[in-house]
Formats: sequence, structure tokens, C-alpha cells
Amino acid sequence: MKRIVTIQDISCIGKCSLTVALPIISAMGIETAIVPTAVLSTHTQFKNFTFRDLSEDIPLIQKHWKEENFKFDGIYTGYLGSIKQIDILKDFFKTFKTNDNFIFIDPVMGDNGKLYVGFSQEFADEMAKLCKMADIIVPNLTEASAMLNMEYKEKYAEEEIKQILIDLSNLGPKKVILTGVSFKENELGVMSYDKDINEFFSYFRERIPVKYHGTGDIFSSTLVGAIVNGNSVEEALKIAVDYVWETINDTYKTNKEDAYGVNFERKIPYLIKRGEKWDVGSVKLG
Ligand code: PXL
Repeated sequence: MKRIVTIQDISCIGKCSLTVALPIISAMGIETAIVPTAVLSTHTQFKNFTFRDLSEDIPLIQKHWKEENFKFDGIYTGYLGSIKQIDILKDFFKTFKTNDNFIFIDPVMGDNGKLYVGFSQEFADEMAKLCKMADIIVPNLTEASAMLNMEYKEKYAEEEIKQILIDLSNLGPKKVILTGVSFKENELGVMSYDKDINEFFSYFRERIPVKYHGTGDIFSSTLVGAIVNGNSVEEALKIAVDYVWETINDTYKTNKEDAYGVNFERKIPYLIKRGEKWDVGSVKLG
């Protein structure tokens, strides 16, 4: 059985980070090991959330796992609770990276042009350095702008997006995926760049006129699961965009008002059904 380790927070209520990564990656037939970076009562879009930093536990978990000789097909990081954790993860990556697995970083820091509560430019600069160790990174445009020290804009031309992808790949990773890309009012999707072959790829779906929290984590979890299951990155991007679209559409139709996250649970059967066609094999990173 394939195994992914995902390193991100537990937001006890909030439908993001580990509470979506665990069910989604598991539903894709992959064992999901976790390293919780922090425990919060809710994600940080609510007021008065609690926050317990678990940085000190990470090296202890790492040491134990090393002694047990655990191996992972993919190493996937999301929301990190402090700059100190970025340093701790550099060591974690060195310990568990092999020739057969890959490091996937979702540099979770912000959205809609703003960094989330608790993040700073200094954090973004350190995150950019961590990305040097990644095989794949998945920023949105807010996170990309912060890591490249660029101003965030509402609209971008295709040539500008391509340049951002190239600049991000110069941070180190072979594959860069930019989320929240749109060149037409009624479309939203992703664009990727593979620096080894100098090729771009994009995939869009009809825009649903609403924004929900947590969709970035759902996207990344699905993407990393689809890649570990042997899909090409391009095919995995279609799977992840389609699944996120289904979850947003379902939420939009059923409970627009009180949604603090999307109805990803109701669309897990869709994901499983789609997975029936996959020829689960080795990871194809090109
Ligand atoms: O979905 C990203 C995310 C993850 N974890 C926590 C968050 C957020 C976004 O706000 O607050 C704790």
C-alpha cells in the first residue's frame, strides 16, 4: 500500500488542513500518516481561536520514525505554525527523502491578496527557501507574490502568469503549480510549469461565483493522492480541479449561507469512482 505523510495543523472545526487531508487521501486508497504542526480550536478565519504549537514534537516523531525505518511515497506539507517549524522541516525532509519519493509543498500563507493572521513577509521569505527542497510546489497567487516579493494583482495576463511560474521554479522545484488562475471572467483553474522540459500546462473549469475556505487544502490533498497513485501531474491536476469544482458546486447548491468550508464529504464517492479507472503504479514525475 502507498503511504503519504502529511505535515500540517489540526483545526478542530474548519474543514481544512488535516481534517480534509486525512479523509481525502485515505479515500484514494493511500495510507495517510500525519505530523500535526499545531492544534487550533478552529481555523484562523474565526475569531478567538486557540493555538497550541507542536513544534517540539516534530523532531521526536521524526527520531522515532527513523528508528522504525518508516518510508513514505510522498511527503506533503501544508499550514505550518511558525518560522521555527520551517527549519525543523528541513531536517525532516533530509531524513525521509529518498530517490523513490517526492516532496510536495503547499506554502499555505494567505489568499485573496492577504496573508492569513500570524504570517509575515519574513515567514514568506523562509518558506521560499524551504521550497528549494521541494519537487513540487502549489502556491496560490497570494502566496506566490509573497514568496517572490511581488505585488499581488486581481488580474494577470497569460505571459505574466508564465513568468511567475518560471520565477517560482527558480526557487528550486522541478514542477510548479499555480492555483486560482483565470484569464476569462467565467473560468478559473490552474497553470503548471515543468522546468526540465520547459512546458506549461493549464486546466480550467467554469467559475462558480463564490469563494469558500479550505478548497486549497482539498486541492492539494487530491493532487498529491492522484500523483502517488501513478497519474501524471497533468492528469492529477485535472482530477484535483474537477473534485474541488464538484465540492464547491455541491456547497453552492445546498448551504451557501453558513459554509465555513465546502461539502467535500458528499463528493468523496465521486472521487472514489474516478479512482476506479486509475492504473495505480509508480509515481510519474517526468
Ligand atoms: O486552509 C488553510 C488553513 C489551514 N490551517 C489553518 C488556517 C488556514 C487558513 O486560514 O487558518 C489553521
